[in-house]
Amino acid sequence: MDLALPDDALAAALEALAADVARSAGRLVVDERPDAVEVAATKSTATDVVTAMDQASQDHLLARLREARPDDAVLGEEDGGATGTSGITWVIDPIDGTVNYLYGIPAYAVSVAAVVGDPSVPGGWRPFAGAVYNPVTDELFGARAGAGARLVRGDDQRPLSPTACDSLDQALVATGFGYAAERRERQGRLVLDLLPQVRDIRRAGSAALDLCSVAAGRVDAYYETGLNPWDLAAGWLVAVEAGAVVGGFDGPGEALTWACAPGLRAAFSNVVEDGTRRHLHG
Ligand code: LIP
Repeated sequence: MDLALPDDALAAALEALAADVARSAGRLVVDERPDAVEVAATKSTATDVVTAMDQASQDHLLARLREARPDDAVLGEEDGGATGTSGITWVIDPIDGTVNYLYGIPAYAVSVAAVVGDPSVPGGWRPFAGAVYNPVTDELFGARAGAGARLVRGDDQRPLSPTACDSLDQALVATGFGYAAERRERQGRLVLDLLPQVRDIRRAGSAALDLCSVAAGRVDAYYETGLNPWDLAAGWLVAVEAGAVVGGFDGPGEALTWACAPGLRAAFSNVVEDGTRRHLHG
């Protein structure tokens, strides 16, 4: 599907907007975080939790984006979104890594991406400007199509690039697990297959930060099944623009999302796609 991208001047303006609103929402979820975070509701399972701050962050993002871009659509993880006429959709995760937020583990992020196409259609959309902000470490990962990816922390800004790893047995691999026990059992079987073939596994708890870790060379590869567009939209762009390779069965999506250093592409995509077919689609 040919998805025409806006020109770089607009993409640059939307990257700056994504960074700005991700920061302000990130400040909100840190500054307003209760000492004892409570579960406001559960979603797909009893462990798929949402807190009042997930919704507050989404409400904040929605208000800022509607004010700046009233003709754009907004798709978010929590309640409340917007339709649009511009052909651009903002795909937002107000707190990616909600369980980490609940437990006070400093590995959660606000993820904001501007995309073209329909994010509900596998292979039918792509991000072109976006930001992932970890408000605890004050790290902002930003990118736009064709202009590379960067990490901004305070006054420091540096370009991102993945590792030079080119052998699977040396690869440090990040992954994640779903909220349903049945899916976790299948995901566990895939990890069992992978463990003897790679250096080690890391489980950070945020797909957005995992994809940015591939972009930053903090891991060599990442894969996960069961992700929603808001978990992966901005991280996908940051990883690709850093020079990593990102894929899945029909592009990155619910069925499978993987990302890795370019030298690992063939070996890593084969082992996770075969393993996913065997354990999760069998
Ligand atoms: C989380 C993802 C993570 C996955 C979790 C959950 P949430 O998103 O970022 O990679 O392993 O199961 O889906 O629910 O914190 O927005």
